[in-house]
Amino acid sequence: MPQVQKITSSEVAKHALAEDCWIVVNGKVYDLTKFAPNHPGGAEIIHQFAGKDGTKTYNMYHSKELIEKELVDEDKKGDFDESSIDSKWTDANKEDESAKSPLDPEQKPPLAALINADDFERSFEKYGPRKPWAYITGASNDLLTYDANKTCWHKLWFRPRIMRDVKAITTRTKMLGQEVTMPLLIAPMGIAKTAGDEGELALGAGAARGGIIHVQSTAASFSVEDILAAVPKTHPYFFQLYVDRNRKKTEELLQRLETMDQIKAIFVTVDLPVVSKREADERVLEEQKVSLYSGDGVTNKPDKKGGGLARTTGGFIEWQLTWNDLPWIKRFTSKPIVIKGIQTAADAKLALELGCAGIVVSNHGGRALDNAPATLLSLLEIRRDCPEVFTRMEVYVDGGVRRGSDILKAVMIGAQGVGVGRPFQCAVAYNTNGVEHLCDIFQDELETAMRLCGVTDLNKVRGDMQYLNTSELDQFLPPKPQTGLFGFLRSKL
Ligand code: 173
Repeated sequence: MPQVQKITSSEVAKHALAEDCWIVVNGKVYDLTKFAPNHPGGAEIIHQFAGKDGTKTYNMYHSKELIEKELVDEDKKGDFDESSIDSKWTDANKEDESAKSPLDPEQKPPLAALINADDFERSFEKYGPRKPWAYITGASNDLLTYDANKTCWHKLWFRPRIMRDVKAITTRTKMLGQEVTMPLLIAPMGIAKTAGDEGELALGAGAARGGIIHVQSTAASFSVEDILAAVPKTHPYFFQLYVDRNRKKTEELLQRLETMDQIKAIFVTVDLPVVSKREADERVLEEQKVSLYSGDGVTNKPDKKGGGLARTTGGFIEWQLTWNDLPWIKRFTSKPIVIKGIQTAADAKLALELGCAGIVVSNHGGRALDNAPATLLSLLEIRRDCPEVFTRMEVYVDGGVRRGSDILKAVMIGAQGVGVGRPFQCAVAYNTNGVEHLCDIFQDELETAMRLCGVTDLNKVRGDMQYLNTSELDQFLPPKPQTGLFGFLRSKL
């Protein structure tokens, strides 16, 4: 029998390109150049082993025989010459230890290791400073509303439609006239510098890269001017307003904002006339003396009630604000006004009657009144009791939104968009790249959920509840308001 020439390691190593890709698998040499583009697991994994030994990875996924069956004879080059293995080959085939070793639990994980919104909060919990963590992620009292916000999204189920062409889809939409890549707002949050040096600058720049809008807070760590400068002049912002007990200050602030074309709307927060009890924040005593808020004229001093950051900095918030003040606000701004903190259908109706451009159904992320209804329930209540609200103004919702699929659910109920807070604040620990990465995650999850639901254009399913099953939640909605004579008489009480 003629001696069959074995193929040496140096010969295999010569074919280390995607266009010329030889690989050793279980002692045989194969030319996978033509096969790689058709590999069901993708070409990339094959190209990684071009000119090398891919046995270990191959055997993790496939039976030994499969490769022999799949390839044509022409691509089976022959036996690998084990005796030709030299140090060069061994070095080239050494496993990448950094890829293999589990994440070091002592180190903040790299951004690429964070794959959903919760990962950002978990990373911040583990590697962020304690006081900011307690402030950012905390909520009121027993966290009942905070928890309910999240769990209600989990109880809302889809009714997917199938066999539709879902190749081309769009998540693009408008918010208060502004074009966005998806209906997601970075919800306003105070003192973002507590999460990372770039604070609101990272939120703004990351939002701009993701094509979404950041609602900057009255209680920001940076001035409005600095935050605007962090993004291209063409990128829109919304501004969250706390009315100050010193109303002159609010008038001046609104007048200042009026000169800033980049700010396209004013979101007036109305659900926190007094700052609530945030126990996790109050329990972190040792760092209380740190002054973290460098915005417009508020200093941070521990108080007798434990020194939760918001409580010590939030004393300026006007607690006498009423619906009658809307004309006063409108005197100082021509921008659309959105009321943030609506929790009942009755108040949604009032906002509509008083000419607001929109509402945010919000309970301040569970950071205001504990035992207030989960925002998804409030949204469903509004949809049931005054559906006209959705067509005559823009309705936003925040609270517990953690998945792209939650954005889709909100839109299907009729929302123009959603707000997400804490995960973005925690993303500031990874600066602008972190915020952008989180935008990408939401974008990807939203697109995937749309495709799996048989939806190709968000604007075409806004308010279309055929895609949703609310039956697990219906039992938690308040009783329908009485109509007719009884309703009339009650309304007079
Ligand atoms: O929820 C908050 O912490 C908040 O809205 C706030 C209020 C005043 C100052 C800082 C933050």
